[in-house]
Amino acid sequence: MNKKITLLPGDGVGKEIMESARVVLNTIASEYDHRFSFREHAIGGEAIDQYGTPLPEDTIQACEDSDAVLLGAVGGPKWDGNPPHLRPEKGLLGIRKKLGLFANLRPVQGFSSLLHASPLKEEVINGSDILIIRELTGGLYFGRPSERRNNGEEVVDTLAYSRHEMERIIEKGFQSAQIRSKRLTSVDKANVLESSRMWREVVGEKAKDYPDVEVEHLLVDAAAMKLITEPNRFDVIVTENLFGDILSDEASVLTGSLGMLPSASIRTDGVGLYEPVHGSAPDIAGKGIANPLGMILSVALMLRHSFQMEEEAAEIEKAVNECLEQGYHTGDLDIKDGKKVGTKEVTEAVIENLTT
Ligand code: GGG
Repeated sequence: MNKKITLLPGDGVGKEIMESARVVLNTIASEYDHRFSFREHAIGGEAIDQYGTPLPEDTIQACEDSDAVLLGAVGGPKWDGNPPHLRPEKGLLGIRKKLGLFANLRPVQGFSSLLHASPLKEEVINGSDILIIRELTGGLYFGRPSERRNNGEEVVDTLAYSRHEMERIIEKGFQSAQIRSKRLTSVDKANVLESSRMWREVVGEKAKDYPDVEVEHLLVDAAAMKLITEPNRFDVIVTENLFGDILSDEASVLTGSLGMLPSASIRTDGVGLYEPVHGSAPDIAGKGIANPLGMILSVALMLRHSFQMEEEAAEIEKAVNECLEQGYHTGDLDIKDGKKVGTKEVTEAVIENLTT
C-alpha cells in the first residue's frame, strides 16, 4: 500500500520527535511491505522566518494532496512579541480549519509501568482509559472580534458556535461512546455561558438517536476536579475547543507526562492530522532529550484512523509498552530502576521491540 504523508515538524522539539516518527514508519513499511512517501513542509515559527507567514500556501496544498499529515509542534518565545497574524499557533489553527478537522481525539491511556510516575495515587489512576473529544474549529479560538480596544485598555474575545458545529462534534461523541463502554460525559459551563446552554440542548436532542448511551452533563470546573479525583468514572468526554484543550493537558497527569499523549484531528472523511498533544518545549529543544512517545503513538493513531492498519497500529502501541516495561524513558518520566536516556535511544528501544 502506498501512502503519501506530509510531515510538518514545526518548531522546538518538533524536529527531533518527527525523526522518531519517520524511523518508526520506515520500520513498519519494511515489516509489512507498505510504501510511505514523505514530503516535509514548513509551519509555525519556522515558516514565519522562511516565508513571512505561519501557514504558507505550499504547506496547505501539500496537506490537501496527501493521505495523512503528521505534525510535531509549533511555537516558541522567539515569536512571542509578534502581531496576532504572525504567531506560530496561527499556522496550526489555520491548517486545522483549512482541512475542516473539527474533531480532535485525545486518548488518555495509562501504561502500567508508569503508574507510579503520576503524582496521583496508583489505586486512583489504575485502569484509566479515557477518550477526550475536543471540538477544534470553533469557539473562542476563532470567534471575531478578537482584539484590543480603546488604546489597549480593553480587550474582547468572542465565543461563537453554530448549531451545526455543535451537532457534528456531539454526534462524534455519541458514536465513540457507542463503540466503547456506552457512557458519554458532556462538559460545558451551562450555569454561565449561553453557548453552553445551547450545547446542552443539542446533546439532549442527539441523545434521542443513541438511547443505549448513558449521558451525564458536568460543568467544566467539576470535570476538572473529578478527572484528578475519580478518573475511572470517565469513558468518553465531549466538549468545546478551549475546555477540551485544558482538560486533556490536565488528564495527561494520569499517564505520567504530557509527552505521552497522542492526538488525531479528523473530519467525517478525508485527510487527518496527527500530532502529540504537547507543544514545542523550547527549554529542551535541540538537546536530544524530548520524549518521542506521544509522537510515536500519534503515528499509531494515523495508521489506525487514516489507513485502517489496525494490526500495525497495535504493534506500535505494544512496542511502546515494552520499551517502558524495559525501563527506557526520557527525563520527563520517572520509572523505578529505569534507564533514563535520550530521544534517539527511546526511539531505538521502540524499533528494537517492533522488529523482534
Ligand atoms: N503539537 C501541539 C502543539 O504544537 N501545540 C501548540 C499549540 O499551538 N496549541 C494550540 C492548540 O492546540 O490549540
